[in-house]
Amino acid sequence: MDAYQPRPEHRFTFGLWTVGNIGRDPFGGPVRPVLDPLNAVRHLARLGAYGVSLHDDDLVPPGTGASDRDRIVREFRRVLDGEGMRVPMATVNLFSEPGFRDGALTSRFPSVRSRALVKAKAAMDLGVELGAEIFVLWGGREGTDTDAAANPGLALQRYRDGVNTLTRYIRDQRYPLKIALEAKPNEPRGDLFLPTTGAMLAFIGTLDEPALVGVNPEIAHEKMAGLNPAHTIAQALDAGKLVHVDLNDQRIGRFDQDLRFGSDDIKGAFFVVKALEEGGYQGPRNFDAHAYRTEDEEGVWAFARGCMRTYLVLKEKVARMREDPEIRGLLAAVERDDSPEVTPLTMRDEELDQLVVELLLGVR
Ligand code: GLT
Ligand code: MN
Ligand code: MN
Repeated sequence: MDAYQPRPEHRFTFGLWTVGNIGRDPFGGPVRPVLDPLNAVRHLARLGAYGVSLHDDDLVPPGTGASDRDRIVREFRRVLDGEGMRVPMATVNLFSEPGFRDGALTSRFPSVRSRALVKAKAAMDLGVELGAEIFVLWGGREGTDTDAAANPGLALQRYRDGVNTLTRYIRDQRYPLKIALEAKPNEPRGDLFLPTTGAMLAFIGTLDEPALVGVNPEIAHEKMAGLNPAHTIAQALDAGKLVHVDLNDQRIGRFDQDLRFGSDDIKGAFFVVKALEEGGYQGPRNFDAHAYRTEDEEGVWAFARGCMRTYLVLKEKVARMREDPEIRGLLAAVERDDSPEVTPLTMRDEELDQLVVELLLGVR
């Protein structure tokens, strides 16, 4: 059997919106037909995934009546159960509605903030109904394009009030949910509030119920901010706050690319896998990426298979790095060295780095 065949115990999940991405971008319309969520579940199950994650709107189109909603959810559950698939995470779309264009939870209009809370609570209800224990909050419109009329301090207070209302709801409903805040520095707004996972971690300390709130770092978003995602993951794990992770890839300096995991920066992806696997992360390995716009549906499944396969290849490389006698020897020498001065000789970075590169290039 293929050593890199994904299996449910690897806990790979995909957002419905990822494999369902229809290839729209700011310069062109859709190039792929809408993918039925039931089909997405069936295909991903066959590829070895553990589950799917979803926004409220991905499954239940906006404007659906109560009885149709229940029918859609029932049917979705039936297919999930039949395929042995799970929904560990649900999220809410607080960015598409025109009303959210100047913020949802941070909007200056009380009616918009209320609408955002209603939508978020409904998305929590849906998630819990499907078995989710993680609720991601990504504030795609919580930010500014100009600060001329903005009050970022007040916006943060509103953000805090919003998250506090949601943790109160979790308590009241006795939901087994944790909120995972996802940061992004920009796009679609010029500047988003709380632009990095580190900023989110500081913000969590100011909430009423910090124990119910963690983070969902996305590799690409940290890279857009010029940061090292493996360090972000380490910090979130150290804080006991790594509730969820969005895996993908990104070239620094580009638009939000959401590339297939490991497709651009193999070394960076390797250190991300190392941070997760050796840091004791237990949650889902969620892919938040999409196939190139040139692809048809076959390409979408090749993309999904590729994300999982690359993760498993890199996981094996992490184990091999631990076992490699030469690398172990050098690392042990660095550990043993207690000379008071840091010298290039004590670090052995060039040798170690080259060994890691050769490991990744497949010649060790
Ligand atoms: C959107 C965004 C992602 C978030 C999703 C969850 S929505 O696709 O680009 O990074 O994780 O809200
Ligand atoms: Mn994401
Ligand atoms: Mn993204």
